[in-house]
Amino acid sequence: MALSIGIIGLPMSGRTTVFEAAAGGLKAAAPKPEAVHVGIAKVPDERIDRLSEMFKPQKTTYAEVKYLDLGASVKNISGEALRELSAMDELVSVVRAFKDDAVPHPQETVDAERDIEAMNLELTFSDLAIIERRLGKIEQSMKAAKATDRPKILAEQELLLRLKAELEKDIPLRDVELSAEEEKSLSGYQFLSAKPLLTVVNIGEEDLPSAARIEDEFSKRFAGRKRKLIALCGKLEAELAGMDEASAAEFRADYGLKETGLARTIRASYALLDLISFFTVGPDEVRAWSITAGMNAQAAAGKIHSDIERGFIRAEVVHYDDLMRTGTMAEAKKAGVLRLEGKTYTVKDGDIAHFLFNV
Ligand SMILES: Nc1nc2c(ncn2[C@@H]2O[C@H](COP(=O)(O)OP(=O)(O)OP(=O)(O)O)[C@@H](O)[C@H]2O)c(=O)[nH]1
Ligand SMILES: [Mg+2]
Repeated sequence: MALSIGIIGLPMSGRTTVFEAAAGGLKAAAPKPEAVHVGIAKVPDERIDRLSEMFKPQKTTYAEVKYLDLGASVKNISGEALRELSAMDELVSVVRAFKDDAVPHPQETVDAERDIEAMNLELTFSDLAIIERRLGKIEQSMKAAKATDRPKILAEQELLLRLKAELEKDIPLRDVELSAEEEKSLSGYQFLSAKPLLTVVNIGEEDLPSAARIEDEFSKRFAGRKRKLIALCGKLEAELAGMDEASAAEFRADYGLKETGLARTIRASYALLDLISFFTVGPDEVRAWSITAGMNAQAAAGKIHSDIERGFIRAEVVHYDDLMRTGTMAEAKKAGVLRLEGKTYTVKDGDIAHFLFNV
């Protein structure tokens, strides 16, 4: 399953432009205002490119990220659109910092800090509305509840009241400490303010020389637990993403940009969710897999197929760096860096794994 990211922001903040940049030059099918766009981006990874050169497989498969640009403010969505957004793994909040008199701002002036706060409020309001509705229903169901069901309903009510009090203080749910049990009891809600949030400050081209400083300053205030911030010029990135690689690289060098907007957005998104990549290689396919850091070999095998997880015997593992250093699998084996690992081995970012299993 591809990582899924919902793009939110105020009208005309550059959501669709960032979508086009982040989805790697994908042209929004209908770049009209308020339109919904869905796109899949391949996660760029040089290691996959090198492994593909080495193994010359029939197929090379990058990890994928799915982007959803809802084209509407969070405060204006409900029903299916809200459910769709709530199902995302992470949110990207696009905040306008570029100045352009030709592009109207719903608040008349450009003020990125104000808009970051406004976006946070949209998320907390959305969650508050859900909680209030649910509390109303709980109240109703209490009347008819059997005595044996009451403690569970009361526990949920108490937890929701606690969350409501935090939201009313403008504290997003991602900042509220919850026990594992509480997390579990809330998992059906998919609260928006609980989701990891990447704020993209959409700066103008003229601000590019100070992008790093802008990013640092904003990060001091608006980054933290499950929260990151990057600054990029959406318009330029979308244009570059639509060019052929050679000319884009030239422009990038002129602007002093080391990475594509796509690569930066994805790197930040992976870091937010604590995701790492491992690889499988062979003549059929070279492929990247995304897993949560800390996952053991057996669970990682389950990403490929549940049979491999169930019938897991061992994993043959070599780290990408060791393979590059030794040159071939045979040399890696001779050097002792291709090794056998058991179920409980913690898979590392850059591991190349071959799973032995029995069903
Ligand atoms: N000058 C400048 N214009 C930008 C930049 N990013 C986006 N724009 C322009 O701002 C306008 C709005 O951008 P969109 O990407 O359509 O914004 P949106 O948030 O999707 O807007 P709606 O979906 O219509 O609410 C477009 O005309 C863009 O070309 C930027 O970095 N600099
Ligand atoms: Mg749009």
